[in-house]
Amino acid sequence: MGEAVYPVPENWAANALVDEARYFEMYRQSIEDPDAFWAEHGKRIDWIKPFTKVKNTSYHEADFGIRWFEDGSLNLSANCLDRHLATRGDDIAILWEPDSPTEPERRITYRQLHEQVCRFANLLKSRGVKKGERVTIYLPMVPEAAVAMLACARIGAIHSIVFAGFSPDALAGRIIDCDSRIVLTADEGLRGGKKVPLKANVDEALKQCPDVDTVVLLRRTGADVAFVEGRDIEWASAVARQSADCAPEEMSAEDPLFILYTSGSTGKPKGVLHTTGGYAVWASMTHEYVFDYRPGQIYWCAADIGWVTGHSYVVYGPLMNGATTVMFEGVPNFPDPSRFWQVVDKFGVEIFYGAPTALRALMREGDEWVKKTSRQSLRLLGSVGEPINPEAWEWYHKVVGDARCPIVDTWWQTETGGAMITPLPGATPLKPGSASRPFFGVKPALVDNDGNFLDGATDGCLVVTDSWPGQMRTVWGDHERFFQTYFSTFKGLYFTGDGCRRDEDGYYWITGRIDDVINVSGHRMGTAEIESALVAHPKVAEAAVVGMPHDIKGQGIYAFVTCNAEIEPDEALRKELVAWVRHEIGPIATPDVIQFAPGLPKTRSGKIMRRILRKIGENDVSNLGDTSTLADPSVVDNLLANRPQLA
Ligand code: 6R9
Repeated sequence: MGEAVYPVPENWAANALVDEARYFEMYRQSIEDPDAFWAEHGKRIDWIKPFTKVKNTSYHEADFGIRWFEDGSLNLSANCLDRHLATRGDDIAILWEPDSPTEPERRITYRQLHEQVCRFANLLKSRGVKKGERVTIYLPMVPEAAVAMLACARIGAIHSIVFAGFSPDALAGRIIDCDSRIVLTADEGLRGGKKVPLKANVDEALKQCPDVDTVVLLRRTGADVAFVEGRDIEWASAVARQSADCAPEEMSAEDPLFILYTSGSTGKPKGVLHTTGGYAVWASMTHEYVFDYRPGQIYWCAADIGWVTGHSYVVYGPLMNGATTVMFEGVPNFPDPSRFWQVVDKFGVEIFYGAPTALRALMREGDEWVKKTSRQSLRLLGSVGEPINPEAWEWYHKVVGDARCPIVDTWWQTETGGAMITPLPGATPLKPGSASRPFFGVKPALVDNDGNFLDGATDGCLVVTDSWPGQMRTVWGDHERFFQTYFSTFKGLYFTGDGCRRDEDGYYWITGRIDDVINVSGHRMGTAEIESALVAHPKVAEAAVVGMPHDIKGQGIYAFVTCNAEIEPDEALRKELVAWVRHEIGPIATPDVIQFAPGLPKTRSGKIMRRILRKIGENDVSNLGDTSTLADPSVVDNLLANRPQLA
């Protein structure tokens, strides 16, 4: 593969926050003396009580723990709002673009946002919400979602955002797991002209959650929805009654900020917990350096707040940096595939940060949709969520960015809080498809399956050898699972779950998950979750799910299903199971392929041989590897003979 390299454009090298020499210098300092480096950069945010201790972390079982800036105190909403009031109170904080271009946008200044957050914080308090309590947010991409997050941060409540595409069951599971008694939602969401019945989903979910005593209802579409007296309250009128004065709660650096559920290789989704001080430093610093952000620039991250990217790069990072952050309610191809670029032109967006899956979908629609827009305002492009294939990268660069804008391909995870391996636009020559080099303070390494470090240009399992401020601190309610999941595979190292190649220039190329997690359109799905949804169907005896290559989504979902003995599987059952999974988890978990099989390939000890199923899913069946441990080899012949025809 002849690798293209795009040098740093001269104007970037000359004007960016850091050029290449400065990057290497700062990176060296951050690794050689993390205490000094982070003592300095920790000052970028406002502390109520300044920290004197910086790093106190260990990945080893005996003294395991992750603490940063632990004796400092701060409030994150004050860092996002109050600190800007004197200097840029009348600047636009949130520039909101609705689903439909015919509806007007909303422009909310820092001063207005501050007021809304204070009022909403007082509303939460009036319902008895205390510091440390969990608040579930199930809202569409509207400014009130950011208001809710910041209001929680203001009073020290822990928010748990559940993506508004998740089903009532998935929502209920998350409410119960974090023991939340208040839910914030809207009547309906709007995406691509379609309505999402959020309030009805909440009502359905709450049948399983007797402890929820308050639902705050935002009116988005005005749909007629059920209203439970005593439990439900109207967002607008309740907020109007509150005072616009709310002092920020003093939080210790290690007090929890939010929980965000994410899929792992086993069991149910885990509540990733981030704390306040380290996360604040990490989200704001990565946002500033990765996007070379300067106050006044119009910045747009097209992620949903239901995912970590929305937390760190729609809300917290940009607002801490006093940015104007665009918040988009809609989808890339509604009403037509020019939508993204029309919004770029409408607002004069300078920095655009999106997902490869959206780019691939738009690329397929043809260049005209892009070319009929100006995009002259764009200076920098970003990518996140999954590996970006070089073809999509080149298209993004040439067609969207007119070969003028660097692309920052940022590798990171819900667990890492912010970007970890990423180019810096003024410092990093770009290679399409590579996330390039580590951010300050990040020590990536590659190990083999036995945990031996691998040097030089090689393939391996991606680990991080030391802590960084934005790292998650625990799995909510299950600290042991935190340790087991991330620090026990390779002793003393943080295991990312990703495979990776490092080239001769020290660039990292993420190759994708090597655990039982699949990445569908940039969304993480545990195969175990989809399997347990399938086996919950009364006609299903057993199921195994693997990823399959998918042109647009990156990976698709391939499910092998064995039915109960008396069942004759047919097309109707296939449709029923697809609908079932959508209902159990949500549309993002829709199986692309369901293959009915009389049996699954198992070892004599009864373990499903996923390796074989993965190969079938990848349509790479010429060499299935060692099949000698199969209990019944004819099972595999049957699977191969009955593979569905794929388009
Ligand atoms: C931020 C986010 C994390 C997983 C991660 C990896 C994949 C994310 C990537 C990327 C290659 C990139 N991933 N960014 N792979 N290049 N630039 O997406 O968090 O939803 O937790 O997913 O996504 O596999 O392990 P999350």
